[in-house]
Amino acid sequence: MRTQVGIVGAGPAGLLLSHLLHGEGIESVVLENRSRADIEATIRAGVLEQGTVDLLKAIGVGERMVREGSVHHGIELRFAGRAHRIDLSELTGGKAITVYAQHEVIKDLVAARLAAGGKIVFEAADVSVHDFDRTTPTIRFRHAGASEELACDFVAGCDGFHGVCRPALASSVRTEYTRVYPFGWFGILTQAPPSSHELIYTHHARGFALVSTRSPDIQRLYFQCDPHDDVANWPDERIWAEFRARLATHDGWAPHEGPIIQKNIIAMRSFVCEPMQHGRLFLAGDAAHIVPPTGAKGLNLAVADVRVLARALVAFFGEDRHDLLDRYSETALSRVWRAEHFSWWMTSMLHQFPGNDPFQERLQLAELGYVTTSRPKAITLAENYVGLPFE
Ligand code: FAS
Ligand code: PHB
Repeated sequence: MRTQVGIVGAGPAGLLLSHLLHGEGIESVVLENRSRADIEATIRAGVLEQGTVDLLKAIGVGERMVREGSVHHGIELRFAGRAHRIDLSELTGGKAITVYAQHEVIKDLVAARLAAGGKIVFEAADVSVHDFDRTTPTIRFRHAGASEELACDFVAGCDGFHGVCRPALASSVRTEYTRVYPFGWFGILTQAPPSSHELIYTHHARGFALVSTRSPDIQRLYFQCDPHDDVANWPDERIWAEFRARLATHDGWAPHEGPIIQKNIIAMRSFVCEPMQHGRLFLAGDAAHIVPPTGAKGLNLAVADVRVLARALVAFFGEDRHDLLDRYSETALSRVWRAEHFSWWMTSMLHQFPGNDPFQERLQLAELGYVTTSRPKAITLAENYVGLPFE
């Protein structure tokens, strides 16, 4: 098998890259080790930056997102029992976020790839990447019991944090920066009407809580938890009691409750691998970096990476230009570190850290007070949250 760009991983990064390249007449093959049904059912992110929304629309995969997603022009910061709205659109000259589930984006991208005759190999096992320090890298894998080899000009490692592509870079050529947080997020999906028409980020002595949404009937909520806890310890009533306690306001606000149809605990870490390329292997998305979800940046960073990578590959195949490829890592990392800082800042401001003394608590409340009363500070939050302009 031969193609121009071999892509490992059919997450948002891999699928979007394949579709962007297709739009410029460049061939690619996506190798995914899970089934189509599996990747289209994986519950993950839900917030799309303005730039992500504009890009998905521009390449013709935004129709359902526009129809079923919900545009939010603000978010709420809740602390000391009071609600404070951050008017994202007013503070950013009209930009907004769209809440549309990641697995719906995956469904739209898979459908668009297959409709365009794109090649996605699902259930490709034992994927390994080779010879990417030469001009003829190959990807070996097993499919339907047979050993296969994909020859290509470039390999895009879009296989997430636990994939095979980053570890294929010798440790001598990469530096990894890590921060693991001493808490996780307990996430639920519940059949209930929306508790709020905008997202609510809550600071509370019992820990952080977030009210998000998926549709008029399905809501997504999170609370800070022990990362080693077990969902079995949390019957529905205990979960709702925790949300009621953390989200309570002086005017008696309470969430709309309903049957909980999904529960999971998400680990929280910040991680960056430098460089994001070596030879003909280019890493994008979670394969190269992880952010804690407090800033809602994970999916959007994956999109930003492949946008830069696609432009560089188009310049190479179209004009034999190497400069954009050579600068891929540097270009992508400048946005990555900005998002890392924003996500760390939001996480530090809103979560209870073990050993949080009353002084630390007061500092967090002072920061929240400043963000919700200083226009320049609110603009800082708003412009990072809706997404900084692409390079
Ligand atoms: P992905 O991990 O999405 O995709 C990688 C793909 O590669 C997967 O389909 C995987 O099956 C495949 N793959 C892996 N190893 C392979 C191999 N060896 N061979 C072939 N294929 C392989 N962000 C938020 O903003 N909000 C959230 O609530 C949120 N929740 C999250 C929950 C979890 C559990 C995780 C892990 C992340 C969450 N994120 C969240 C961040 C998330 O949105 C990621 O940033 C986003 O999925 C990154 O997209 P990709 O880089 O494409 O990686
Ligand atoms: C989500 O809806 O899943 C979500 C929203 C905002 C975040 C993280 C996750 O910061």
